[in-house]
Amino acid sequence: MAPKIRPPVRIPTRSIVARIPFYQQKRLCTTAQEQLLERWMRLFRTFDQDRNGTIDRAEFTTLLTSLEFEGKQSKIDEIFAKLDSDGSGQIDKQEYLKLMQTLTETERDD
Ligand SMILES: [Ca+2]
Repeated sequence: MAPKIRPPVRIPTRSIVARIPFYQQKRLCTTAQEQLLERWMRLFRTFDQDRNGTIDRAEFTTLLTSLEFEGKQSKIDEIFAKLDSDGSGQIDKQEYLKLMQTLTETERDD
């Protein structure tokens, strides 16, 4: 039997992709987007030192300190609270990816 030929992958236009939450786009991703996502997730795993799948306040503080962030703990807590949109005390993968997407879009708009 002849091997099945996969239909060509249709690359959706940016406007269609923009309406889908980033973390659900993997199926539609181009290779470049997949590589970017992979890089972001590698970074996430670096931050997630105890490997429990979330970044807690201590891990976040360590991260910012390693980036030589010159802020008081109260400022770090303020940033953390903004990122932790569901108030769980942890930054999960979805919250993290939303942040990375926002940063990328902000960069693009400049
Ligand atoms: Ca963790």
